[in-house]
Amino acid sequence: MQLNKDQILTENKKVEQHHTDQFNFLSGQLDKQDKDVHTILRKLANFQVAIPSWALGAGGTRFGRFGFFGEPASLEQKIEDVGVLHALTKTAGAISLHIPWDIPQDYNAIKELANANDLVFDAVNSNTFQDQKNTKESYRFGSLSNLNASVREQAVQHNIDVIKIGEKLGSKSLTVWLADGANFAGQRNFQSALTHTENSLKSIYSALPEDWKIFIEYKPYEPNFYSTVIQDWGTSFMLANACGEKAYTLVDLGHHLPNTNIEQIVSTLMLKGKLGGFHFNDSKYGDDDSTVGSVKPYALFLIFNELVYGMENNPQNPDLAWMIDASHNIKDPLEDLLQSLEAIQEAYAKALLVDQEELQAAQSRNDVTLCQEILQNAYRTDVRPLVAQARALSGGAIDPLKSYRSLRIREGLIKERGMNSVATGL
Ligand code: LRH
Ligand code: MN
Ligand code: MN
Repeated sequence: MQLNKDQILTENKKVEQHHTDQFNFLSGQLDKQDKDVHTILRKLANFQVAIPSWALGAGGTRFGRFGFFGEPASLEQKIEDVGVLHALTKTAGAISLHIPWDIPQDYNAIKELANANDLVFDAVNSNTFQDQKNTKESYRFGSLSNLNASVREQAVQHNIDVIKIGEKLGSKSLTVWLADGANFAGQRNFQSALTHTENSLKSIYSALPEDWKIFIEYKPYEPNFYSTVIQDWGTSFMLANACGEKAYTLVDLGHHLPNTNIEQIVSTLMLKGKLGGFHFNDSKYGDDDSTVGSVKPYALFLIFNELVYGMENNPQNPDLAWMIDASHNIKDPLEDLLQSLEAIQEAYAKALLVDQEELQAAQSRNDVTLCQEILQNAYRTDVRPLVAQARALSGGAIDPLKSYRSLRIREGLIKERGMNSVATGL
């Protein structure tokens, strides 16, 4: 299924007047505050978030999985789904593949399809957290950290194979997330696990093409519930430094213990030029895969405030690879992704409204109350008309979710793919 421009224009006509009134009111208010609305609109339009190939079907837990109708059963169908998201939002212009869940068969055909949907291939993700068919060694006791050299070699080789697949697609980065760790106290020597991991990562790093980056993702727990080798940003940062300048830390919002100050982590990494990738989601307890911004929207805004500060003040940090990383238990995955994309754009727009100079002046006077007011004023602004305007100017839908429903996209997908199609991956 591919949406055409006219379908979206027809949808936009239905809400155009209301939207224009709202936008004119907001931009008038922002003008009075000396905000440069055009620059904000341009920044919003340029902000592209990758959709992972595993997010398009219903997720599940170890207690079960409730499939969703019309799920994409092939990589081609997943690309088409991301194409629908991008046509509606104009902010999901990339897809991130997990290998071996989504190995392309015909590379040219896959690239053409992505191109026809106006998509590029973002970071490729390796998978050494599951045993695959026909492999010699098992990852039961770890992959890059395994005590057995032959298991480590297999895991390193898999990452190199993933880089080769990515090269054929035009990707420029590899994301490594390791499940390695221990389920029981005393199971593993922490130092040998870390040393093996560092050496394995260095071997992968030496196979990285000149213009590529490697992102090292951290996570404190799950699937190992006693310890994880790359448990936090400090461990990831240390490993990235040990590998070299093309290695970076990747922050996934769900991979922190409750109450961790993620905005401070973001700020520190950007100051050191080592924040490479970012996975969006939200959670109440841990890696819950909730819709972005649905549980802790103010925390998301504070994180974006540091991201914006870093993007403007830290040229030592490269452009970030943005991705939504969530799987969806009971909602229509496409609807959930539309809500997530909207929440990301809203948090970004609000962060762009923070008057950094005024904030700095208030900080230098230690006017704590005013500092807080400046942030909260930006946060309390209803930026939805701004986000909708950026989308509409790029040819997207003023109200993507409404259009998705009114165009009966899920119904169309069910007709095309059937009620019982099953997505590959998680
Ligand atoms: C691990 C993770 C990582 C994986 C993805 C499936 O929890 O966030 O990014 O690749 O989920
Ligand atoms: Mn992740
Ligand atoms: Mn995760």
